Amino acid sequence: MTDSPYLHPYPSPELERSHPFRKLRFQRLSPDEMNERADALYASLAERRSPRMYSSDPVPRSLIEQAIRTASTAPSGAHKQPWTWVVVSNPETKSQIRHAAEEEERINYLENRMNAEWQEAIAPLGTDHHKEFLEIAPWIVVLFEQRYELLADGERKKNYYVKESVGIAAGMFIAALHNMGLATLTHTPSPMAFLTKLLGRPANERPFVMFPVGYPTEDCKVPDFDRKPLSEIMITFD
Ligand code: IYR
Repeated sequence: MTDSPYLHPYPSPELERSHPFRKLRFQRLSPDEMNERADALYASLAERRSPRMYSSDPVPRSLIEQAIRTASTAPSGAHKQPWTWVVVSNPETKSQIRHAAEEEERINYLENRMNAEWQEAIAPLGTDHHKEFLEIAPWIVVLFEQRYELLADGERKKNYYVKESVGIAAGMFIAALHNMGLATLTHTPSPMAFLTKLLGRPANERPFVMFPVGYPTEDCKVPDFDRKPLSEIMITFD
């Protein structure tokens, strides 16, 4: 209390009288441990890729649940946690998703709904409208954003920074899966409205991204991409 640089500490005594607060648990690590952890996470995430060939080998449901639990620790606007995770292993439902996604992608690729510039941008990926992995991977997780909150009485309550919040949660989901030894792909067959209907989601929800989850096939290949070096992505003001 003696040498705080804060003239306006948070929470104010008035705030704490009206809303509950608790002491933050936070552990400072030694410099060595900080460096070790920083290097280990980078080394691990630098190995992450987005495979497009999945094996049908089963993955326990508990791992998917744990990845979603982890993702849902993401920060969100006004702590609204504006996301719904629909977890699909049912073969019939996966097949319906595959065929609906392939129909949208057929129009994108073969009827040029993706313009020439877009097609040129993704040419190094070599993707096409075939999405067999949606049936073969043991799980498809579809992440829906809750554009607003729908209360039981039908009243709507606003959510805030929905795309930012859901995007952060999606990133944490990807990292959680990678950390547990699973692979995923951020797949956005567009438009994705078919998922709302097919998965019976309410009007306040919109599909954000879908993730096939599983193991890559043994002979899976990915584009031989490098990542931008720090010097290209970071600007410093000291
Ligand atoms: N949604 C299509 C096309 C596609 C678009 C982008 I941007 C990619 O990075 C990859 C693919 C598809 O999934 O095939």
